[in-house]
Amino acid sequence: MDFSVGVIIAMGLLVAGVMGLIVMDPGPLPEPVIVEPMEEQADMETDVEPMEEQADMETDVEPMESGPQTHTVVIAEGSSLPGCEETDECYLPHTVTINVGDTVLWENPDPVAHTVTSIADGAPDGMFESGLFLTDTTFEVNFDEPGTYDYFCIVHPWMVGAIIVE
Ligand SMILES: [Cu+2]
Repeated sequence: MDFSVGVIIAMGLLVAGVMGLIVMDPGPLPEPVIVEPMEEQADMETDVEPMEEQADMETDVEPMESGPQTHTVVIAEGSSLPGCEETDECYLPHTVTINVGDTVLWENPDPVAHTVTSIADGAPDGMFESGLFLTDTTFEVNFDEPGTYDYFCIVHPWMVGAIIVE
């Protein structure tokens, strides 16, 4: 008889406990928790992208730190006739900015011979002078002093260009 009384008491406690849980747990509270992980994912995505851009920028910078360079200027085909000067496109590019110690190489793919003749106030100043150089030949000058060097073609004086040495 004692045993069954104990069982009844135990079951009564169980029922009371379960009912107590149900009464004390009326909760519509857990719902907002679902939203937060989605915001964290958005943060993780924005964290990743800038790191990839920084990596690209570093690889872009490296070639600029190398030693003396050669810069190519191409004489425009057809520049033996006036017109290219209207858009500064007789020597391509018209102006080249380089560092001290760099070299400029002129190429002449035009069927006409041209010159690269340094000028000051519109007249040859003797800093550099290619003489006539023919189709598919080149001329180069190494620049050791900072400054702005204007030049033209002595045969076609509307052809002008400039080298800026920094
Ligand atoms: Cu010329």
